[in-house]
Amino acid sequence: MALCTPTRLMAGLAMASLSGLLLGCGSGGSDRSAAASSVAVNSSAQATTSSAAGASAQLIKLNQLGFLPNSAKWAVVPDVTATRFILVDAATGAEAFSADLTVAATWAEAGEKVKLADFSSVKTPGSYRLRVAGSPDSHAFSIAENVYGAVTAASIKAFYFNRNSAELLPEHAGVYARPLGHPDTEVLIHASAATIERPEGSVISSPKGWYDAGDYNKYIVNSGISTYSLLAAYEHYPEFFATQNLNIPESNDNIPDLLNEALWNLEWMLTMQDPVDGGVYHKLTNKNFDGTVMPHQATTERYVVQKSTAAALDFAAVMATASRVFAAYENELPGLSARMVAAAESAWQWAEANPAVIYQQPADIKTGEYGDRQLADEFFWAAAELYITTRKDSYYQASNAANTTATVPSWGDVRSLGWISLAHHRAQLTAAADQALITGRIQGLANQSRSVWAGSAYRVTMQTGDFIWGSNSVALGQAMILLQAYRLNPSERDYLDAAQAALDYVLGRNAVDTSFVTGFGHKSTLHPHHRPSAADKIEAPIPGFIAGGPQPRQQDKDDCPVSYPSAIPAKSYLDHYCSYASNEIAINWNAPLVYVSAALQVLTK
Ligand code: G3I
Ligand code: 9MR
Repeated sequence: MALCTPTRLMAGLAMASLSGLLLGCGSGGSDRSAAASSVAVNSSAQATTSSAAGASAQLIKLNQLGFLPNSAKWAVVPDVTATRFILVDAATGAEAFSADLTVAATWAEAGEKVKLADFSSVKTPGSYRLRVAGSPDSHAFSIAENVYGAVTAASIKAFYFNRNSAELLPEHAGVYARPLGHPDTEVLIHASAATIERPEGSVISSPKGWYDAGDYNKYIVNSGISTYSLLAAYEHYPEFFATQNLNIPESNDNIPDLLNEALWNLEWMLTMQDPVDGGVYHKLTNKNFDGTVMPHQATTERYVVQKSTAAALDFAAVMATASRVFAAYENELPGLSARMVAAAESAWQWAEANPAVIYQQPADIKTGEYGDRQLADEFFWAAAELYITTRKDSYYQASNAANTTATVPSWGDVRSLGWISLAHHRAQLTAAADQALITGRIQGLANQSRSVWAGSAYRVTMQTGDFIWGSNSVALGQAMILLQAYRLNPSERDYLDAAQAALDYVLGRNAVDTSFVTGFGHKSTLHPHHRPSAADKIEAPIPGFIAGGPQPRQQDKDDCPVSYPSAIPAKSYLDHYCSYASNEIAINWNAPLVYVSAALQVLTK
């Protein structure tokens, strides 16, 4: 409950977002049975009780924040004998709606037989609970306009909280204020990156950027998809972000805060390009992961390591995208847009001349790899963005579009980011582009997720193979594709409803009855693998970060003092700091949360 106390919220967040964050805290808490209370997370011991997996199966599970008036609204109900459900007013207990539950079906991913409650037709704003005989009432949830506004804002502000080279001041960061960490103005060239002009041990300046995740390193490949997803959110829904005030240091300038935040990382990315040849270093890193310390306490030497083709292409794609977006801010940022597209083209040329430089982790470097041996998707994405920005047909031809399929986006498979951009800009493309191919690729992939959703006993898009490291970003990536299909075909409402289901999934309609976004929901992630959240001596984690989510491989189990509660794919989640394989946070998982939560706000009518 600590997370939902007003003092905690007021201390931790800007007043601007306080009222919205309170929306994220269910007002319930005393109405659940013994089954519910046994799920309680022990906040001091940092361990989820081992009975949690069994107990959550007995609960009604739904999006803990609630729904927009016109959202599809579904809840998962245990396999009780009752055949009806009731929606009650949370304050008065008065019945607001009732309907039949679906016939029970098994969600193999969780090993659970469940029924579903569909109350999509209830559109009256209010605070409600779901009641089914034989199960504890659900926590209170809202039906409200702007119900996701606060989580969108916090999920962007999380990037600010993960800023490298920044002192976080109390007026912006509240109790999470901290000294500057990692100036990165004196970074060493690692042997793997040495050139004549920049020999091993020479020094470059490469400040700013975001920490990748729970660690303090910066990786170009993962920065690529993350920064792109934020820029795409802005390109697709500029009005939504135009006036949003995140209370970050740049909030009073003339640039939307989402773009101010993206710029913090873009400025770093620009420093990662070798000005001599256009190649891009794969990462800026320590030799080893830091201990659990605050950023300013992590002072080991930092290196830029090996150029790679993947880094050059992801950099090219993002800079081409950013060049389009920042073209509108020539007065505020003179020359930036032109500099970005030039940087993109020179990285592309390096990649064409060096098409298969795979990142090989040097023996003395132990941090994240983001290694990728399949580069066709990076070539496609970079070519697509360069084509859209420059309108040069040669880039479209280089993209090899006809032979490029669509897949759910991830850091290692970025092809669909190109399809997303091509679809968004389809009216402005030259005759070289194959319009039918573009819409067909998006629809084909969206149709797969839509049919999984339609047939799912949990009414979600996730299936067994999706429970990999960062599984929550798989759900959100599926939602991003569904949202593109909906934008192409607004008469096909199922695309929007299936995307809503993915947001519902990460905010609580999942097999561990957890909102995976810190600070949001009555039972949310409390102990993410995030060094500042663990080292800051503040009980509540920094808000707005989404945890990686369940996945059964449990690569961290030897580093954990407690066991996972379950090995079943959808239940293999451990809310403990030790669990970097299920409970880390990462920029590439937060970025699609920003996109999806904002898009649903804009598109749900
Ligand atoms: O590609 C295979 C897939 O074919 C197979 O079905 C699946 C089964 O689990 O495994 C897939 O590979 C996994 C891959 O993630 C999926 O994206 C690997 O086993 C798994 O080890 C790999 O994990 C990556 C992890 O680093 C370890 O390298 C995550 O994707 C990646 O997000 C994570 O990134 C780390 C950085 O290295 C360091 N910073 C924190 C960040 C987040 O944890
Ligand atoms: O903290 C690291 C996290 O950011 C990475 O995603 C993860 C996998 O590469 O590794 C974490 O570091 C762990 C290391 O791999 C093994 N020893 C324990 C470290 C966590 O404290």
